[in-house]
Amino acid sequence: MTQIKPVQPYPAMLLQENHDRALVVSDLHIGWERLLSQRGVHVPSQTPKIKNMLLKLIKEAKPTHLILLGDIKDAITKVALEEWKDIPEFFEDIQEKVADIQVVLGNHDGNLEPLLPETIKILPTTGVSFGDVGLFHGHAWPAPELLECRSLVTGHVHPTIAIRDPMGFRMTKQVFVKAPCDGEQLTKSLLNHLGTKMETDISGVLNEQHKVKLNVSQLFIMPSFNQFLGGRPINERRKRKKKTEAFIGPILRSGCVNIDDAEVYLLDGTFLGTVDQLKALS
Ligand SMILES: [Mn+2]
Repeated sequence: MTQIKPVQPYPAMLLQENHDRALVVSDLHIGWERLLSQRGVHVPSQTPKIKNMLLKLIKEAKPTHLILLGDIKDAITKVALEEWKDIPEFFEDIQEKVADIQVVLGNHDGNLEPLLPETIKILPTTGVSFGDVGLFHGHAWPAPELLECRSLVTGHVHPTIAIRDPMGFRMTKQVFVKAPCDGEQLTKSLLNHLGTKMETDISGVLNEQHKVKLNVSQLFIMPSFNQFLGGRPINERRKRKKKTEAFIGPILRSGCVNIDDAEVYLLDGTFLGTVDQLKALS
């Protein structure tokens, strides 16, 4: 079984399978400062800070693989002027430190390819597996092959929790989320999306059509590696009729992930409780 460990106190995860070690980080959003300058607030490029944090992490965790789980850049479809400079510089230093670097595309990664050194592998939005862990960004469906993994890991949501104190001050903290995932429900939704409708023998159909043995039972949601970004408080009480409507990404919307029962951890490893228990704090 692949070992899954958060790298405290970073928004990062280390997967270990025999002698292979994969460091996973998500949602770098390089170039996000551009949004501030468009609104008249000019700050220096924050890319060196993000890069130095990753270099420090690589030095500590000594990974053989680095998996960047989507949203490397911030501008969604085009390449902003700053990104032509910042992104190649970022990767030049990183690629010297890790033998194998893989980028899983997210929804902000339009036209990322020309900015990356040739040594970096670009993987589709349908994701990649490492041992028995399936990784994809989370804005799109994973490949059916990933359902053979016991655990899934996504980003995209930038999960935080909100805590309101008795004075009425509200703070948010970045968190890791570990949620139970109903593999049959997920398979049904994914195969439905791919054009197969079914009600019974769901894992049998998956096996027959894709030669995949269903194993998925849990989903981890990674905090964003860029700590300047805001995030969605997952313990916010929602007023909507259907609670799945509030979530982003097809997996969370499909209802296969039980967010209320999900466990919430701070970056330093502190276990806070389940999402349901934390709703009283928001
Ligand atoms: Mn995203």
